[in-house]
Parts: sequence; structure tokens; C-alpha cells
Amino acid sequence: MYLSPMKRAGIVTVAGKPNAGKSTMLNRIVGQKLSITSEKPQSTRDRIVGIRTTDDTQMVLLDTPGLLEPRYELQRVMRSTALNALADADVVVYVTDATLGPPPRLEEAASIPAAAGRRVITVLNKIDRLSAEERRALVGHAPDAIPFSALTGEGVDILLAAIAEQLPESPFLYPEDDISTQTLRFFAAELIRETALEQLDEEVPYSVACEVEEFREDRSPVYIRATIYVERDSQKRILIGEKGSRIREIGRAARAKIERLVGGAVYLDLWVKVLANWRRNARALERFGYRMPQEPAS
Ligand SMILES: Nc1nc2c(ncn2[C@@H]2O[C@H](COP(=O)(O)OP(=O)(O)OP(=O)(O)O)[C@@H](O)[C@H]2O)c(=O)[nH]1
Ligand SMILES: [Mg+2]
Repeated sequence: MYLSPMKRAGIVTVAGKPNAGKSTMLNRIVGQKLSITSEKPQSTRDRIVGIRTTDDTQMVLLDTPGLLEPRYELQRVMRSTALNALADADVVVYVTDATLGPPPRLEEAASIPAAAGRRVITVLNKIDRLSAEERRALVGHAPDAIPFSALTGEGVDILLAAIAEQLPESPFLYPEDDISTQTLRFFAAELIRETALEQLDEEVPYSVACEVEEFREDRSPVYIRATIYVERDSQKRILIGEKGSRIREIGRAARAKIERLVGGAVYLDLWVKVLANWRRNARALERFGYRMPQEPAS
């Protein structure tokens, strides 16, 4: 009798310090741009789900906000989101920035207690930025970590094999064709926020939130009405720019990204509003869909 080999499936949480390259890695592994990326730290604020399914293995990858010491409510929510995703993990991929030298242990980097049984694969990301000599020295210091580049794809096969080996035997958790559990509407809001991150400087990008109020897929072009929120009038003026030039440029670039996402023409109706100090306001955070801490974040 022929028995088909047992499948493997599980949750793979991608965690680490801000700006280490977690989101770029998730996109590389899933093979599609899902999670927004930015050269500015703290771009990811929520748990982003990306699913990679091959013949016998399904990885449900959770991208997470960079781990840091929170200074205000939004950062507390981000930290608790990351810690909850770590608690849910079958396997943790700890992404570190190779240009910063030998990485501390995850527990140290994240100021969390060591958890017995947590399976952690450490990745030395951005290895493409090291000289051959720097690379040899780093690998000597961290022999168990995987040299990796989310940018060039170096190390991907080694990482995927290491993850697969650690995943529990299990039937698939989602249909084989799914690549995420989040909606197009959610990703559209994220792409608008990513574009704002690209085009704004200093404090303004951190004060930006985006809400999609209407998403009409039954229309052609797809109609999307969205609002970018900032925290102060002065930020609103910067965001709108001279005679509306800045917001028009953000809208144009964001629309092009959303068109790639939905695979068709989009009409983006973009507005700017002020919601004073929303980052420090639990009610506002909830309204933007950020997950409030279920337990006190450590
Ligand atoms: N050279 C190089 N740059 C990389 C690599 N991976 C990511 N980057 C860059 O590093 C920056 C941060 O990448 P992200 O993927 O946004 O980092 P993140 O860890 O998700 O950051 P947060 O969400 O803010 O915590 C971006 O400018 C990326 O293009 C890599 O392997 N090599
Ligand atoms: Mg990120």
C-alpha cells in the first residue's frame, strides 16, 4: 500500500529589531510584495500574514513590528503584537542586521524571558553589504546563524529547509492557493502608508495612519476612498504640500502600487485629516485596527 508522505505546516514568526529586514524577507519567501518595507524603522505596525505552500509544506509566516522599548501607546500595541506572534509560533525566524556585528540572543534583543522549547533560527540579514573579510569574521562569531540577503535571495533555500525541518507534521492550515488572510482593503491602506513613509521626512511619517473608507471592487476602475491621518495641522500642511502637490504625488504613486496589487485600474480618492495625538490614544488606535494589548506587554 502506498502512503502519501505526511505534510508539514505551522506558524513561522519573523521577529527582530526595527529595520532588520523582516518585511523584505517575508516578501521574498512568499514571492510577492505583501508587507510594506522602508528604509525608515518602525514601518510595520501590525501582524502581517504571508502563506507559502509547496507540495508537502505550508508555512504561515507572521511578519511583526520591530521589537523596541515602547514610549507611547502605539509602540505598546506594536510590541504586544510582536510578543503575541512569538507566543503563537511553531518556529521563530530571528532576523538580525549583519552590518551591526555579532547579534545578541533574541531574548536579549527583545528583553523577553527565555522560553524553553522555542525553536529559533537566527538569520544574518543584509549579508550582501559585508566584505568577504567582514563576513568571515561574523560567521566565525555566529556559526549557527544563516548568512542571508532578503535583497539578493542568498540563503533563502537554506533558510526554507531549516524552517521545514522544524515544522510539526500537520495537515495544511489554509487552502493551497491562499497567500494571506488579510484583505485587499487592508493592503491598500498599508501601501498608501508606505508611500507616505517614502515621501515624508522626520517626525511626519510616524504620525501617519491610513484608513480606507470605501473599497468598491464592483466598479471599473476599482474605487477606493481613503484618508491619511496626521496628528497636527502643521503636518497636514506638509502632507498636502504647495498647492496640493505633495498629496497628489503620494496619491499617484500609491495608486500605481494598488493597481499592481488588485491587477487592474484603480481610482484613488485620497483625503487628509488631523486626529490630534492619535498615537497616544487607545480609542483612535482601535479605530485604525491596531490590536490592543490583551495582556500587559512586558
Ligand atoms: N542591503 C540590504 N538591504 C536590505 C536587506 N533586507 C532589507 N533591506 C533594507 O533594509 C530596510 C528595512 O527593511 P524592512 O524589511 O522594512 O525592515 P523591517 O525589519 O521589516 O523593519 P520594521 O518593520 O520597521 O521593523 C529597507 O530599506 C530594505 O530595503 C538585505 O538583505 N540587504
Ligand atoms: Mg517591517
